Amino acid sequence: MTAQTDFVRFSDDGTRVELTCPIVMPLAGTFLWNPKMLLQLNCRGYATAQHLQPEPARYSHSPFMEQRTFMQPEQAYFAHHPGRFAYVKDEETGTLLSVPHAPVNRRPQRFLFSAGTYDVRWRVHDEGLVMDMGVMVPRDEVCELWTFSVRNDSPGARVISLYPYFSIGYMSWMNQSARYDKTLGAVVADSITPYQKLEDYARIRDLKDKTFLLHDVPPDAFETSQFAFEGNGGLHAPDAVLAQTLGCGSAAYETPVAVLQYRLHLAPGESRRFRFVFGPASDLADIVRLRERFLVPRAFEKARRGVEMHLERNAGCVTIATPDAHFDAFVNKFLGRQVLYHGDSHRLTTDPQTRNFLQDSMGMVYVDESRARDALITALNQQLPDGNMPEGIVLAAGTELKYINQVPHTDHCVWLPVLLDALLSETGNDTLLDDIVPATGQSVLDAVSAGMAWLIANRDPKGLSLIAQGDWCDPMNMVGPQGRGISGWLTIATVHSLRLWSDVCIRKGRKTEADHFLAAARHSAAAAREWLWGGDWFARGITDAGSRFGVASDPEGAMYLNPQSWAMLAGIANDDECRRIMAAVDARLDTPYGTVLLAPAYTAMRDDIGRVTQKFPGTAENGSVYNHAAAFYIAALYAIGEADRAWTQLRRMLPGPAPDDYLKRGQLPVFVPNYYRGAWQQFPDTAGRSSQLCHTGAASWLYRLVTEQLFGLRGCPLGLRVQPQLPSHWASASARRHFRGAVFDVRYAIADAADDTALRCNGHAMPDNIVRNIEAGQHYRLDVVVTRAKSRGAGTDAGAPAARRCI
Ligand code: CEZ
Repeated sequence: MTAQTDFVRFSDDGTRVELTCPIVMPLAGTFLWNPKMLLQLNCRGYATAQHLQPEPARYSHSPFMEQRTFMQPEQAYFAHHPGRFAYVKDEETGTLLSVPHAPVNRRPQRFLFSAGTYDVRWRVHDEGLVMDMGVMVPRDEVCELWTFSVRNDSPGARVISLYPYFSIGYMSWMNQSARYDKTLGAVVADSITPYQKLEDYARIRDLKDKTFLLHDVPPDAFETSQFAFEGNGGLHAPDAVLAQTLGCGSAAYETPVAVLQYRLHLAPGESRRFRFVFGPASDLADIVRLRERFLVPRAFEKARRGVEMHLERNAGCVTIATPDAHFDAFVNKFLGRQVLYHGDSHRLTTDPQTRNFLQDSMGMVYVDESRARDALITALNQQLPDGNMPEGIVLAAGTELKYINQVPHTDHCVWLPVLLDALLSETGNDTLLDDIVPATGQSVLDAVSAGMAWLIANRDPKGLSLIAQGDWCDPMNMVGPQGRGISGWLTIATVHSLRLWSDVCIRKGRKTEADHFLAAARHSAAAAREWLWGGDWFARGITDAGSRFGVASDPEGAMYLNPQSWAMLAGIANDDECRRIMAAVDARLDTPYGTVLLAPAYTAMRDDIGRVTQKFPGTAENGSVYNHAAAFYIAALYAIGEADRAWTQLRRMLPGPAPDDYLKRGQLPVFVPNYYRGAWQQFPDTAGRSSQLCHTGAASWLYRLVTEQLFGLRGCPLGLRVQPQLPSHWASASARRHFRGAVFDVRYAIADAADDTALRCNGHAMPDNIVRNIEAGQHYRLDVVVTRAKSRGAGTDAGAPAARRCI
């Protein structure tokens, strides 16, 4: 079944999301990647490409000197934003348009932006022509493989010029130029990465400082100088395009561009196709090599197959069919892909923040558990002698820690048991705990226990956790620089982490350690209740000067979401407190686009809290619907058996299917964005707007929650535990789960009065809802009758699932 709305739709096989208008959601986009690069593409043809060498670098720039930073949300697009376009000029009438939309920005007769799993395509019908553009990124090379084609759809013959345009932009203040190289069949732009220190020469010497555009069909003319190309007309009506032929100029210390001209005589129905390879290179031999590899017959098809195979092999462990076709299409084809992107590229950084690295690896548990395991060892290999984890995990030799990783945050150890909980329940193989961490010679078990000991030591005498200059919220930098400030969230998260770890220690026969960790967890839990509970929710922390914040008397930032979610997860909040918390979340943090991270958003600096209060109200950590945190809340709701509430919040993470919702968010359902704008009361006009940033811990958490909670297909030491929490308005659903080498086809029926979840495996009743003795290679058929979820609501009194243990 295809889910349709006016202008956004999934393709029939669910592998593409299509947008049929370039105007209504101008910022909507998608991304392609391989382990060395990321290409973000917007529906109008704007592009942001980055590659690792090993630090992130660009080969297609704006026409001015750019500031280098980590990837930012809500990037603005502007006429000269780097892009991949084609101008099309009718040589008889002079009519000028551009595809896919920018820079001419004419409203076309028909428009299609099609964001696929392995490629991106556009099709534009205008002026009796049909123009297609498509791009892929191969698995193992830093380059873009482009196809442009044009077909004459009009009754008569046409003479047109097609001008593929690839931004190169301002490359370097030291040295930049460009020329057309006929022998290579390419535009080649040269530059030298700017540097000043003698010792940096060795570092920049071998960088890929060239940008090239290779073609398969020699053009009739070309231009490589941005200035000569635009002249007085600017990008909307470049002088060079208005002239009969491009000037065939070079760029000598001028901003380069790569534009080609093809003069085409097209009979009715006739079409022409052109292929291009665009990217960075270190020398001409590199460019020759790429021509020989990609501009030969069937090379693009081969590259496409490579990407498809990578996606197929890493398709994730679950596919679902529910009454919500959009949700299915997103989960089945795009959510696992986003998890894989994080796992493949580590957010395109050489020193991912440790918490990101560990949580992104948690997602990989469900895609390729061996890579999650390797990541765990990589991280533990860098553990500090005192048991703490470093700020960032260094992935490439010689990496300098980035700015954020020079700031002390105290939460990194918390994520070790969170990752291991996922990994051990998926594999059922505790021997991983005996693996040796090469750098220290310790077992994984001992290494993580050392991390737990660090968390225990990082508390004040009351049992509250110190924050230093940040925790999960990395811009919360002024709560504890003097060494006294408390993170309420970390205190609570420490309880969760210690509880998870004490369970593992018990399984491994380490009773003394288990008791020790549990006792410490109880101490922190009691401290949280005594010092942070305010009657309806937990405070976010206590500043160096001793003021509690995130409390009802605060005019701004009165309530934060994370301490509440984790108190529910950690079993610190009892049933009555859970009800109070949910009522407060409903009243203060809920919006149609999800649950905000805090409210009211700060409008002025609080210099005892920090940089988070300086962010624009409703963006990022200052009160947006920060999807990573929203996912924690969903996890908490599932932990206490609030299936319907959890579903409502989970569904809100995705845009659509209502057209108004798409318009408000501006986001296509191809990835979960880092945030949607919050500050719903303060700034209703912008509330809901997507950050368009595909980097987020939400992807991993969501994948896990859909698999283990919503569909209830979670591993345990004995086998597969089936404990779904489907929303009560569904009548049925089904899922296919790959688990420990076997395949499970699961059918869910929802009934009003089943005593408990009733499970049959291949027709046999499984009284405790666990499928045991799973054999790899086998196919199992599960039938599950689910009791319709009873929502506890903020004031009612339904029971939490049996598994919940309060501390
Ligand atoms: O980065 C993320 C971090 O990568 O913010 C999260 C944190 O848990 C992640 O580890 C919440 O703070 O101001 C800043 O420095 C921001 O905090 C950004 O670095 C933030 C952005 O969302 C970028 O992804």
